[in-house]
Amino acid sequence: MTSLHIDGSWRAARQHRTRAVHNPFDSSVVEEVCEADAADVDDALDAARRAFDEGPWPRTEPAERGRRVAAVAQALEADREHLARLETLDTGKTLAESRMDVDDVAAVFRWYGGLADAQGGHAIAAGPQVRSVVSREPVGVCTQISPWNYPLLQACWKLAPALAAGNSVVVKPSELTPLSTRRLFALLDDVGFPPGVANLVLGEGRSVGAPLASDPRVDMVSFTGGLATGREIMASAAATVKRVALELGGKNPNIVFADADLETAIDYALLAVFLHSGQVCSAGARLLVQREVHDQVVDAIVARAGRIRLGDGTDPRTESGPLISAAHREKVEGYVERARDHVEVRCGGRRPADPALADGFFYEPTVLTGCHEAQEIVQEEVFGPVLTVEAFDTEEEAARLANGTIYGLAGGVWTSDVGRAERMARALRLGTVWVNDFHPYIPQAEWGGFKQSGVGRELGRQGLEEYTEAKHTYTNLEPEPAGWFAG
Ligand code: TXE
Repeated sequence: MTSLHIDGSWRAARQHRTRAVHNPFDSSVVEEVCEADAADVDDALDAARRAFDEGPWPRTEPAERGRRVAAVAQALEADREHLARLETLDTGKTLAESRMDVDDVAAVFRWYGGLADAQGGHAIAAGPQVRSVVSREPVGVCTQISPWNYPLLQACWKLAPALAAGNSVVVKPSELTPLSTRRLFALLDDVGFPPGVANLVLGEGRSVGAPLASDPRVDMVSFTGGLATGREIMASAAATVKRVALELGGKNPNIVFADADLETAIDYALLAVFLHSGQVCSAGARLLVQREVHDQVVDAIVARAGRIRLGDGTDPRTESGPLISAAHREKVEGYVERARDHVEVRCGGRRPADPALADGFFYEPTVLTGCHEAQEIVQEEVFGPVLTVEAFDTEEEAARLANGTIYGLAGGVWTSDVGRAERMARALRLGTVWVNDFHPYIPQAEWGGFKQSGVGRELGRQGLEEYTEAKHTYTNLEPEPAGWFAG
């Protein structure tokens, strides 16, 4: 079994350990893959370090790097159906969602392929006898740890800019969902990158992920995942002062004003929270509704949430799949159970009764009303199909409630008043504000969080800059003795 990609070739784990990958729809084993250990990580970091210090990639013309990165976009598109099926088997999300993920990452590779040689740096008018230029150089060895909710997408958002900027990388997908990332590496092989530039290790967080955040050979660690793990990674990166890029999720507000097009707002409120069963960092899990339309909006959402068709992601009739694992479902259930006595459970709040779903990790779309800002279920990221609803009266109150968590990733505002939309967008401490929409992200626009939702940005121009160091070269064109120490 050869699922690790190190120094340009596929190989098995040194200890020949393996791990079963499960389909969350029915708990069946999809495949056994390699499970790396510290020695494999060591090999991967050595290869990446060598490739950066001695190999051609950081010294390759940016335009040529860009061509290679853009070629990955074509390879992804050609492999769309295969990749989408793998993603659905691994995560349980619908095929339609998986196809959208492939389309998204192809666009991301194309965007960074195009940007690779657009990083000219800048010259500074520092005086007639001086040439002062700030240029951008790759950071070095970058490790990239990705989560299980968007395995392919998260790996690509990190990999495409890192490669475009000339770094070498070691990628570790979640141990729960390695299949699409492994396939991505087969495509990178076809396109052709020098040995050691892109390395893949598979395995769990403690033994394989942790050294990627602490090893002195690493210059930068990029992580998307849970807040607790993000804090650990930041702490271990501190010992050797690595650059860190973190995306740690959110508890995202979706704010509906009475003057909104309510039919559309209701439709999107369902999409905002129930897409991929709520396992989305930008899930609109906190619905804030202006009091005069609260009941109307909630009744419509509850009626439709109860009709969402749960099932196998490969079945085109399925609207929503399972949660990723038994452990994660228990976590989601725990949140709802602890809240149950303090809120009204308007629908869901349990596992579905359908015996066809009994072997999977399903949980019914759940709507909780009468929620209060101080409650755990309103403050913490549940990461499941659970919507909390709070009522508000004024713009100021809506903004205060929306900003009232430790997170600041994204959120939506529904209104027909342009001035109000603008005031709200300014008041919200969020990395992304959607007005009369929810969830769209585009490769050209920065993505990331305020507050404890993270550090740094992915996508956009900054997504590339994160993978570069600024170097100032100051050339004195007419040097003369300084005469500072006269004696
Ligand atoms: O994620 P972890 P978990 C949130 C969501 C979820 C919670 C926990 O609220 O309920 O996180 O999920 C690797 N050093 N998000 O526990 O642990 C791990 O192997 C280095 C939000 O599954 O953060 C995997 O590759 N790496 C989120 C990755 O970290 C470690 C997406 C993510 O796993 C490690 C997913 C360690 N010590 C969950 N421990 C988002 N921002 O979208 C684990 N890992």
